[in-house]
Amino acid sequence: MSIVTKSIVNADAEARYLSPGELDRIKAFVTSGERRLRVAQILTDSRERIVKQAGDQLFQKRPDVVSPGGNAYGEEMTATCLRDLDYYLRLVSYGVVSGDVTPIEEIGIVGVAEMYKSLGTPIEAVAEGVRCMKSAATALMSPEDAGEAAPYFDYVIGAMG
Ligand SMILES: CCC1=C(C)/C(=C/C2=NC(=C\c3[nH]c(/C=C4\NC(=O)[C@H](C)[C@H]4CC)c(C)c3CCC(=O)O)/C(CCC(=O)O)=C2C)NC1=O
Repeated sequence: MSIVTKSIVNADAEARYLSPGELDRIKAFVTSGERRLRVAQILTDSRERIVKQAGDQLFQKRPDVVSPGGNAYGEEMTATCLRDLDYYLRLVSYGVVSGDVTPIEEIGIVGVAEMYKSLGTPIEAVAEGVRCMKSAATALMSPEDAGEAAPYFDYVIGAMG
């Protein structure tokens, strides 16, 4: 839910007008709109490059995951691992656009620890992959844009930690 929808739901539940605080938060959301859309565009346009770079970096840091016995060993499993990174990059782009981590949480975080446990996937290595995507992605942005994107990557990393 965006901050606009959320504020309206809360205000209407009390049959009141939006409060000055709510209007301020909505103003900040609207004012940052252009920047958030620009960041989402960069993530979308550069997704292949970001995922590829992050994958290369991850497998250098964690060669065990792509070695025999590793969860991402073999062409098919490595591709599935990179697909998961792409999923999280896509979810980060949703967060950036909505200015809210809720879509990331609902689609990719609720139940994630249990899921990766049952798959035998080391979740801390997934978090490391997301950290590598953050570096690759923010390197393509102005410091201001990078500051807008970073909290959404950090949310995913923190939620997996
Ligand atoms: C958009 C929300 C969403 C997420 C997040 C998602 C994740 C997801 N990752 C999966 C598998 C997997 N995920 C990985 C990922 C990795 N293994 C490693 O060692 C690395 C650390 C890591 C890559 C960074 C691998 C290798 C598999 C296949 C495991 C297997 O089949 O044994 C599976 C099992 C089914 C499948 O293979 O597709 C799911 C559901 N699916 C979704 O719909």
